[in-house]
Amino acid sequence: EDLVQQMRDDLYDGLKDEVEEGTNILLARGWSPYDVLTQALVEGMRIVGEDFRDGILFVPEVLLSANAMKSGMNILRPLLAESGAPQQGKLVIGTVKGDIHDIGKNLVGMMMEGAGFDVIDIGINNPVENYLAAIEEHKPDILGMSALLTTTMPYMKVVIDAMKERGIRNDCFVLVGGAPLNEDFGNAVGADAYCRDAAITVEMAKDFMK
Ligand code: B1M
Repeated sequence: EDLVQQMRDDLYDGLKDEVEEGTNILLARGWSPYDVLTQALVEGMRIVGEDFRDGILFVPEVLLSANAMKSGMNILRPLLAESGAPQQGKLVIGTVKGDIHDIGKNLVGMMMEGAGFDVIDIGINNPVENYLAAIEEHKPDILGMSALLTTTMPYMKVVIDAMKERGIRNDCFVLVGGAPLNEDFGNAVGADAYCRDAAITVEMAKDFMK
């Protein structure tokens, strides 16, 4: 559809108002929030990522794209959350120390809320102490960690090792995700599962709750 292509272009150009408008129009045309999210916003950001990697886009531009994406996500968030799904369990989720990427984490949080999970988002750049404190305070069924950089993803092991040291590793399931990760990495750091995207995270989380 033309409008979807337009939205990807607007996201690329960091045009927040246009992305919001496009999101609303697609919804008004009967698109599901999930389809708007994946086909327009996530796909748009994938293209941004390619050109960022290739040195065509730079940090300031990508920041604008990220902000445009977030404003679109803000429209979709309540719609995704109001699914009326039965209560599933509790998730604490945060991006690891040194890493400020939060779009993927936010998206996972939104979808998990929609699936009936109680989501406590501890934000970005979390040192191990933050994770431990959140586990102690909220007693989640699942801990989710996000990392988008090859330099920050090893920190997940620091957190899991600290949980082991405290004897709380088995108090919750640990799910990890982020673009540079893979299943081998998830196994290597001692996570219960690696989650490729938000939809898979929801499936995995539901399975663990059975
Ligand atoms: Co950054 N950045 N960035 N960046 N950035 C990447 C990650 C990069 C791959 C771009 C590239 O070169 N192609 C590259 C990393 C290279 C590497 O490590 N090998 C990179 C770099 C280098 C950097 C900087 C170092 C650039 C610089 O300063 N020179 C810098 C680092 C800052 C820091 O964190 N310390 C930086 C900064 C930024 C911005 C601030 C400009 C911005 C972030 C804005 C924000 O998040 N608020 C940004 C962005 C937007 C990106 C790209 C373009 C897009 C990331 C994104 O939002 N994707 C990214 C390119 C790419 O990923 N290919 C890139 C959309 C999102 C929906 O996908 O986050 O993968 P994703 O999440 C998915 C899954 O991965 C999974 O589910 C999500 C939804 O399906 N998932 C989880 C993620 N977390 C999960 C947790 C779970 C489960 C599943 O827990 C259970």
